Amino acid sequence: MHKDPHPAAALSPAQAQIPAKLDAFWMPFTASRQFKSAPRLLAKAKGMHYWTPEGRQILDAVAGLWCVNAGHARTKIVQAIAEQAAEMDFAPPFNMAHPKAFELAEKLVELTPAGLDKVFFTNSGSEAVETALKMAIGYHRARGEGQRTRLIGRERGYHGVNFGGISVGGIAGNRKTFGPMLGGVDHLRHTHDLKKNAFTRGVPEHGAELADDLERIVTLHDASTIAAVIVEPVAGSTGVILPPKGYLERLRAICDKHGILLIFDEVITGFGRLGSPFAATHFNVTPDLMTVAKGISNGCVPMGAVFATTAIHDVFMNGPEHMVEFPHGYTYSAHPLACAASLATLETYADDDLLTRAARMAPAFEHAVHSLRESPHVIDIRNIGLVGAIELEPIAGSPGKRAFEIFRECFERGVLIRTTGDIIALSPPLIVEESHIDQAISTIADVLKTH
Ligand code: PXG
Repeated sequence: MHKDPHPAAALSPAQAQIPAKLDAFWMPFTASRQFKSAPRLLAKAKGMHYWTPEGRQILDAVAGLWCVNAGHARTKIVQAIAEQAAEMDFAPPFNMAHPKAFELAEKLVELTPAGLDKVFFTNSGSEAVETALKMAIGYHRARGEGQRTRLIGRERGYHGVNFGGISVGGIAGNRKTFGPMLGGVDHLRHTHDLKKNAFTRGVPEHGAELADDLERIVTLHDASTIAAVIVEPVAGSTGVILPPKGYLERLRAICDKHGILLIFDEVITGFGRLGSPFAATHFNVTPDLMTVAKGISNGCVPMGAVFATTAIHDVFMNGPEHMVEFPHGYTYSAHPLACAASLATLETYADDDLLTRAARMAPAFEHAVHSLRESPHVIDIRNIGLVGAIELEPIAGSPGKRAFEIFRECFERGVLIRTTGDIIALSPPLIVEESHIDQAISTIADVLKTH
């Protein structure tokens, strides 16, 4: 069922074209000068693979960028987007709507944990994060606790690139360039502990008590000033940091004790990555707000969303009925193409049982990833569901260089991986077969030997 139907896909003349000029495009999160001196271009995608303009097949071991969970160019999704574009390209989203937005919202909240029954649409994970932070602050204000404005993130957290997201985020490289962050933000300690937890399979044993760091912050600022805590249940971008056993439960309990909202940023963990529809369902810890993107539309049309409890939503529903209750939204919120793509994505997930497939593939994936333990430079290996990380000893004085070289070499050898710092991250499409896992791991093993 998941075999790639086009192993030697022919490229159209347009796909085979290499751009004559690379100057004008200012590339996102890219080592641009290096890239432009030796571009890595992708021209076609199907199933588990990309093809370069030269026709070279590349195994996609990262689902594009953690998003193409059902694999590339799935027929149902492609058709749904094409049909929607022909039927109605755009509908204004403010004081107007189109039927698929409601249909999609109903289908989505069937998947979420009980209580997260309202959904607000955005176009990206970054926008979902900004939206959730505003909901948290607005909620407290509407309840008469307008002094609860403080937001708590976590070191090494990634919540997108907008100002709220980088403020609660914990990546110095994304913050230092851009001047003052949002005021009134504090950070929990991260949970990465190589000394105690290196080479753990699945969630680590040690570190649940790190959740108590929230008590320290409460003591410092007083709970009455804190609106929300935002964390990734499994941190993705900073190199796959898993929650220690019991950590998320403890964070939930401390938030409840102090009336602080808990936001899970599930942009990466949402839609089956861990083997359950969401990390919240996997860990059985329900947040008050939950942000998603990526897998919501299989990466085919940009889309993000925030799930909120009915209690949070209903607090906003007051004032004169002709007035906007929540003054927030995007021109492309619930865009018809995104809604069509997402509906078809959910059907595809259901058709192929993909939202739980990562749980079935996890033992083989775990075994394969941990087989790299004896490879040169490897100082830790982590895994959960269909997420894996291989942490490497940095080259002294050149952090990130070793992993970047390995990324480039893997691409030359036909495997797309993702690196962050000196950590290799793997997150294959959920249709992955063992043969693909073997190919990715043996390529990484071979490349590690040469670096
Ligand atoms: N939250 C989380 C947890 C994310 O992983 C975002 C928010 C922002 O989403 P948008 O759609 O605005 O990019 C993300 C995005 C990586 C990598 O290398 C991951 C992301 C983005 C860029 C790189 O792991 N995730």
